[in-house]
Amino acid sequence: MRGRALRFSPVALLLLAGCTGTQSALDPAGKDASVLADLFWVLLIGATVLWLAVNGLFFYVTRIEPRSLSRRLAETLVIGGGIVFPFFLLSGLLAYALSIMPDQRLEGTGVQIRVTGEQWWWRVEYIPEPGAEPIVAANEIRLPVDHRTEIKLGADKFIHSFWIPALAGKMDMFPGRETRLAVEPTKVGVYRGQCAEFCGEAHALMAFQAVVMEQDEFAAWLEKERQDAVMPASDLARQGEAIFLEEGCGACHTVRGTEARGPAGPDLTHVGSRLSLGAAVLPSDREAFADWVRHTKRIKPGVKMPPYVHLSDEKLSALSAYLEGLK
Ligand code: HEC
Ligand SMILES: [Cu+2]
Repeated sequence: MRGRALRFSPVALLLLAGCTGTQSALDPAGKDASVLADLFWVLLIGATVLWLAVNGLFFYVTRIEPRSLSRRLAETLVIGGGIVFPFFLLSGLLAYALSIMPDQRLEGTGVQIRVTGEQWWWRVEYIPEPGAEPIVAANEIRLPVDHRTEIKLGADKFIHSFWIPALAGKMDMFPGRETRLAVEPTKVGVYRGQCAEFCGEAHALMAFQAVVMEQDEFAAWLEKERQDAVMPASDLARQGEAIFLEEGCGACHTVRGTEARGPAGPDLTHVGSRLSLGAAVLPSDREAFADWVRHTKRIKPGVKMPPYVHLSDEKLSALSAYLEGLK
């Protein structure tokens, strides 16, 4: 028994490890996610009580008191245990679950965020106030803490699903139709979001970071995000900028303040300040930039950006210096 318990424990620990961390619905850091985590526990306890009652009875009549029952008792058991008890238990659970729904639908105020699911990355636009020019970013979402923010969701060609388990429930994203979700983070930190609807080859590699910031830091960050790209700071980065334009990267990518105005790929104006690359598949450092540009297809099968295998090491390092400097 002892031996078995010991053999079992590493597995149990591994399973429990899935319950915490930056992408866990059971380790909530947002108001909606906390309510959903409570719902999960209540339903789990409800299901456990029901399961124990049914199996306890089964055990009792087969092992402890195995005799035939009077017709009356049998009928009482069927009606009481099979209809009345589950009716009240399930109705109670249903009423509880319905009672939390209105709060999940509350709208957000302040800055709105529009997120579009692309193949296989996230187009992100911040709309400071209704009608204002959107501030375009990608593959990362920043949110103010203790504030309810409205997120409008859409998709380019395929259905995706937007899910930051630590902050809120998931919401599908459809081409040609807008869905909405509001999130209210309660803890500053970096959380992980993931596409939760199979959308093609690179579906599993379509993630992003959700960065929850203090409210004043968020306002300052947004103001910075609104600015055009900074000038390249070194000769190497200046060369990189020239290579960027020469190689036609600007046909798909926008770097505001330069000639690069392409709409098909992620906006790169401030790509150097993001925490990750390629929808959270690589870290954001100089090596990763080089790796990404040269080996897109290997890093992300199905990706809609060609691999630039022909670039020399020198050109690639200049290009990476430029991209990394786009803070
Ligand atoms: C045919 C269009 C196209 C061209 C040309 C192109 N890209 Fe891309 N690029 C994309 C797409 C689409 C993505 C998003 C891929 C994904 O994550 O699935 C991307 C992603 C990126 C990223 C990661 C952005 C992020 O938010 O993490 C970088 C950096 C990048 N490209 C740099 C370049 C550079 C440098 C060049 C030129 C050498 C280039 N791209 C040429 C379409 C293109
Ligand atoms: Cu997907």
